[in-house]
Amino acid sequence: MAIRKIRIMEEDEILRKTAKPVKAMDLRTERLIRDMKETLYEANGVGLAAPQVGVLKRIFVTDCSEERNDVRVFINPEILSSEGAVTDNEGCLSVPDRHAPVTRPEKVTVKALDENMEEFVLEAEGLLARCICHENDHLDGILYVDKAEGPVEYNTKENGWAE
Ligand code: GNR
Ligand code: NI
Repeated sequence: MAIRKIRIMEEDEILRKTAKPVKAMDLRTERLIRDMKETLYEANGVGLAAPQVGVLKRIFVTDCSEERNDVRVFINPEILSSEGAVTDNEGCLSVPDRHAPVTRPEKVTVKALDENMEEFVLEAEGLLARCICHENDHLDGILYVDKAEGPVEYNTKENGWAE
């Protein structure tokens, strides 16, 4: 396993490109997914999309649990439907040390393939729904700063976003 380098906005144009669907599981993709999980935990993120580690494949991983033991893999995801709207602060590992409010659906229904290339449909709400939308945007070169509804602020002690 290996920790991969997370690409940063304005340093790496790959974050602005559209990722390509995965046609079949192979050793490279298996290794990528293993490394993405490891990188997700190492970075303390709730989600990580393949373009963030420099790979233009339609894959993301999430773990929105407190316990950090509920990793999910989404390959070729499609958001089938969404409901409601919630505005909350969002951050991104590719836009370090900043946050801004973004409106996302309250609930989403997403279809994707798992690591065995088997289709599943998941209904998500709360942070997982937000995370799925944020990661799905990464696959199309979209960053939360594009959708921010207020200033993208630096995390500081004064505003309560840093130690
Ligand atoms: O770690 C992350 N936290 C987060 C918080 C609110 C909404 C979305 C996210 S995703 C982000 C990790 C990341 O950049 N994934 O692409
Ligand atoms: Ni992100």
